[in-house]
Amino acid sequence: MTKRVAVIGSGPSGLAVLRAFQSAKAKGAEIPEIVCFEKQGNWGGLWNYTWRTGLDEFGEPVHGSMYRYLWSNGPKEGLEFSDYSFEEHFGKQIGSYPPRAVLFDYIQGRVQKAGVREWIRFHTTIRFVRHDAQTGKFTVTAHDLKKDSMYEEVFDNVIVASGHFSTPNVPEFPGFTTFNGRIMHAHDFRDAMEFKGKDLLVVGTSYSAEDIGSQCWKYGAKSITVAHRTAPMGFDWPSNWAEVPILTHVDEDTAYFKDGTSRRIDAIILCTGYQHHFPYLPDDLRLKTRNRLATADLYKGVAYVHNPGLFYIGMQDQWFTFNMFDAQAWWARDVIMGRIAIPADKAALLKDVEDRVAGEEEGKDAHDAIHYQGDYVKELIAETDYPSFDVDGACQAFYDWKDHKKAGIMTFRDHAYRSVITGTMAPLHHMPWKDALEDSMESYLRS
Ligand code: FAD
Ligand code: NA7
Repeated sequence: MTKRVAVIGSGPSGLAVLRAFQSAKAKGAEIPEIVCFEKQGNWGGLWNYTWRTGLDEFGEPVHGSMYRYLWSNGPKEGLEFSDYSFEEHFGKQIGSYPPRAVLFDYIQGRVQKAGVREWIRFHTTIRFVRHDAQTGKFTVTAHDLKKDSMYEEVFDNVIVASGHFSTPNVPEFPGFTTFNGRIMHAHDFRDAMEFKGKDLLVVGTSYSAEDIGSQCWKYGAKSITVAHRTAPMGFDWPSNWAEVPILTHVDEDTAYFKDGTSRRIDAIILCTGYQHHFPYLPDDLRLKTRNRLATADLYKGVAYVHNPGLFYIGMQDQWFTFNMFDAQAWWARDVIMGRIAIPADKAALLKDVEDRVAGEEEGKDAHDAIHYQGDYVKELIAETDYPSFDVDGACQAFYDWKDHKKAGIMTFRDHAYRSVITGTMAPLHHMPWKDALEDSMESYLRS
């Protein structure tokens, strides 16, 4: 009987898995039956934009954390699929920081070409997964949301690709219950125009804080104040932007900070990160990790050490994204297809995790972290037939990107990089990012 594999989620990670198996099939291999379960009505994960926040039309938590006018926050040359270039998709080379709709189109292009859409059951949420030690199989409970009907199916392997930037981490600060303005988490942010003319407080100093603050600045917020718990971001910000120590409390309309200063504010956006959250997994299968490069409990960053029939894709903090998910997907595929053996000794699996954690901790800065994740991608690629690419070249694009941010936080997207897949230089976009208020694909692709 053919093996059966369940894939949970059809974002970039789940789609990488589908493409990995389809690519083996195209080369003549016999592949397992693949069933991908997707709670949304379309593929693309976070890149599938939704206006909804809170609960969706079925009462499910809305997955989307992306917002209107979002442009790639890193150069596309760092994430390009090595088996499907931007030039193949768009018929020409395009700018280095595409808006969301352009990247969504690119993600779709590869899987449309592969013809794997029929492997996906849309509008289907996974409610539970359990493992039977006797049979070695997994029983998956799925909920068909449209029919409002639950059913169980049995699989030999489960691949978790449900993402980890959707369940917000939401701290509370004294006075929140009586603050008169809007308080929201980045997960619910959709449109910067809402904050035009407003004095905005952002809490947090990572990608969401930087980008949501910048969006609000671009679309006309009166002032942006960013409160940091550990350290300020330290960029050369515009004149109506301030960095302050962490918030101590608020009253009806004013925020108070640890250095004794205060500011009147209209709204608060908590850019305080996300939780790895798998409500459908029981204790013996559930990954518990911080958002870091060397996740807890994953052999090779992919196979769950306590049950290596279960795989997790894309659970790391991310410099590399799409191409790293590919490297992981091809690797998991080859384990499932018996091409790669996982050590039978659990101590060896745990040692692998320990070594990865130690390797990450040796790094001192962002440069080391990029290099570390680049080496990880190389390591996995070397073990499969995923088309090899110039990973060092992708790292270089990230180093240049970091330098460009330091030189100008509102101008870094006005740079272009060379593709590590086709060797072609990206064109400069036809207008500076700060002036480009329109984010449609049509507008971006205009040369
Ligand atoms: P996701 O994209 O989160 O997809 C997971 C999928 O699983 C979803 O479709 C979801 O509906 C489904 N799912 C979840 N639970 C269930 C369930 N129980 N049953 C069935 N299906 C389920 N990366 C970049 O490379 N460049 C960027 O510019 C960039 N910007 C970002 C901006 C924001 C605001 C955020 C939050 C992330 C950004 N990222 C960016 C990182 C992003 O994590 C990755 O690009 C990518 O989307 C991760 O893919 P994924 O498939 O692992 O997870
Ligand atoms: P991150 O990168 O996980 O960052 C979370 C930020 O939130 C970070 O600056 C934290 O500060 C801060 N944080 C977390 N808890 C608190 C509390 N309690 N108080 C103050 N500050 C806090 O999440 P992002 O949303 O920025 O990015 C996630 C992804 O989305 C990323 O991959 C992007 O591509 C888009 P710390 O430094 O720990 O003090």
